[in-house]
Amino acid sequence: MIALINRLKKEKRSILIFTHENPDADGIGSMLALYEFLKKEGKNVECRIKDPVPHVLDFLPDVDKIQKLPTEKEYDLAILVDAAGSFRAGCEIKAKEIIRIDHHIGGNKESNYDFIDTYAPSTTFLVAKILRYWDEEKIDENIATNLYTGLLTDTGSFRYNNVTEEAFELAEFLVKKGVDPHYISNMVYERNKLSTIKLLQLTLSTLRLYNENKIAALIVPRNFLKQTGAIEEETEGFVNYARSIEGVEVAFIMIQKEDLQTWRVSLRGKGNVDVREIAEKFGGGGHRDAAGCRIKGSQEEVLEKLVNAAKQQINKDLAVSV
Ligand SMILES: [Mn+2]
Repeated sequence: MIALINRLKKEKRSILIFTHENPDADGIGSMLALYEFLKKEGKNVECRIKDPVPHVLDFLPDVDKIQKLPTEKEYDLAILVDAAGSFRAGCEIKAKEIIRIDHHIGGNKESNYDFIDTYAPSTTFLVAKILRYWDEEKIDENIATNLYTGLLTDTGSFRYNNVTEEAFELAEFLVKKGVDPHYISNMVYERNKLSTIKLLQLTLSTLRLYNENKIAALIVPRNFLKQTGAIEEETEGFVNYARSIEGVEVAFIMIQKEDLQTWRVSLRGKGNVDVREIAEKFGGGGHRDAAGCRIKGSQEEVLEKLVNAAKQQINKDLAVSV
């Protein structure tokens, strides 16, 4: 980390900060916090992403400074935050050197200056570490708000198993810097679109349970989007309702793509069953508790494949733990 800070201190040429496509609060918060800090340091820095900022993140300080990818510009240095490799940007990045700051398992080595900690609760946690070491005094309310929002969302509001004493220590530090936790949670969690809730209503009506209620499935056929006026991104988080049912060990949601043949599947577990192994059977991947894949076929075919794979995984993982 010290080598990375020295590298950044020395850089007087152009810097790009970028994150993955379909960006989330941790990606955007990391990007903006680093951008604001490097600006204060007098750096020639830009931040860019491919997709629009999600509506619930439009309150983040300096969100209007984000520019679009792709760009024809070539940078001397690019910093990738919260993504397993620069391929996750969804387009080509032209830079002499790329440095990755991230907490995802696996992923690409981009440079010798990469700062990766897979135990970090969020990438904003790692960015905060860098900025606090560099110059704690320069962390203002805006930077703190961007850092806090990534920490809040990536820990599921301080509920997931990545929440450590250090996560709370950082939260305390950021609140002392002026963060308003109630305001941020209102902005992030209390501004759902009506179309999202209507889509949720339809989606929950598809709930099916298997294997003595250890497996829960939700389905989003394409016509649900038409009926509610929602877009696919609004299904984000729906699978957690299926997971939240007592006794459920594997939850998944299958979302029909535009071609009507392909289903995008998100799988969730509670720590006892490795859902990544299920996703890998279909060419996907992810983490032990959250993974995804794409499967082609009719709704019932895909459902059956997933339920069978989930049953096998439950037999394997729960049998071992007894
Ligand atoms: Mn993250």
